[in-house]
Amino acid sequence: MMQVKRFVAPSYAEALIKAKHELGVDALIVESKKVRVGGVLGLFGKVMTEVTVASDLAGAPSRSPAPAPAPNQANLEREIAALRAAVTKLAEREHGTGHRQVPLTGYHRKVFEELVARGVEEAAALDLGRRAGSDSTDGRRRLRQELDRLLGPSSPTDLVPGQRQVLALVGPTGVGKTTTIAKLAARFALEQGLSVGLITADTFRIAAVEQLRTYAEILGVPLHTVDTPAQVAEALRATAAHDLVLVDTGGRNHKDPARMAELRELLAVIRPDETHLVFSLSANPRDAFEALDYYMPLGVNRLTFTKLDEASSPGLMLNVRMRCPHPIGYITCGQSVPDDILSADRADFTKILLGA
Ligand SMILES: Nc1nc2c(ncn2[C@@H]2O[C@H](COP(=O)(O)OP(=O)(O)OP(=O)(O)O)[C@@H](O)[C@H]2O)c(=O)[nH]1
Ligand SMILES: [Mg+2]
Repeated sequence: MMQVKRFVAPSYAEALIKAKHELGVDALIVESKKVRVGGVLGLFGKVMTEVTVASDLAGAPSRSPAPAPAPNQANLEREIAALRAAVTKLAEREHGTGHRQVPLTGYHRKVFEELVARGVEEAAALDLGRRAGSDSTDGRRRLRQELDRLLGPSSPTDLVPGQRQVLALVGPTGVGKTTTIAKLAARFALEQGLSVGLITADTFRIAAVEQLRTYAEILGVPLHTVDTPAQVAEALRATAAHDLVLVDTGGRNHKDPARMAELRELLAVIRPDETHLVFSLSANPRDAFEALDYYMPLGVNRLTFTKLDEASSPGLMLNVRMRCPHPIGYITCGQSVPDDILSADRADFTKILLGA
């Protein structure tokens, strides 16, 4: 299947690097043009390069799912558990005890079907449908309450000038961490007039540092790149007087123990007030659950969801939230910096999960 995607970056080279990084070296440039990217206060109203790239999904290397790991005890157990669940489900359907056999009527049925269509797991959709009831008159109100209860309480970053808060984003590659850091930096520095510092530990790829440096320069906020624990300590000293310090980390293959150990060490030195695990809502739900298992032990205490604009299954938000006790911090809904971000306490979860 062909996938066509647009990449916008300050330069042709950077856009190309982004495209090839995400879609693989064989991706074809279909078109390139200059575009003006608008934004708040005209600050981002600058000319950027947009490249449109086509790639064969079957052959896209860097973003295609990782090959199945060699079987080991844990994997086998997981596989067996999944098989057992599938067999039980089939048996339930056969004997009329499965969810699909429950006679659903009226609003209840509508809610169930719409939630499932948006990727909410069947059991949760059924429960929410039941709680909404069959009468649509106050069903939606009840549903709203339930969704707010399940997805909230959200937790906006509460900044007090002079009291530094450190916020780090971690998560799989390409989910939108750096873009979200740029949005948050712009929002807090420009809209709230707070003093913001940036630290990036993603120094492995030159393009990644340059991506953040570009935003830092535009915003006029300092960027510290850190490679070693000593540099981290130095960056923390240098940013002591800021109101907010945002820490970007490189996306990593969570199945690589060495890379995860590096991240654990980094977080142990930084000790962020908020550590957000970032999920893309356009990602495969199974990958998301796996990421949850690997990242949670690192001290994650917030969830952030990106790419709501591209999400075919925003229900992932609920499925993840139900497996994890931590509140949602932010939801992002587009590539535009700094506009396309929403503090979760402003989110209309009913609209997100049920549509209009
Ligand atoms: N549609 C959409 N695209 C987004 C959103 N947030 C980020 N992106 C895009 O996702 C791509 C990857 O974004 P990055 O911010 O570089 O992702 P990252 O997590 O820092 O990536 P790594 O550092 O490589 O792990 C870019 O093309 C972004 O423009 C969003 O909310 N919606
Ligand atoms: Mg990044």
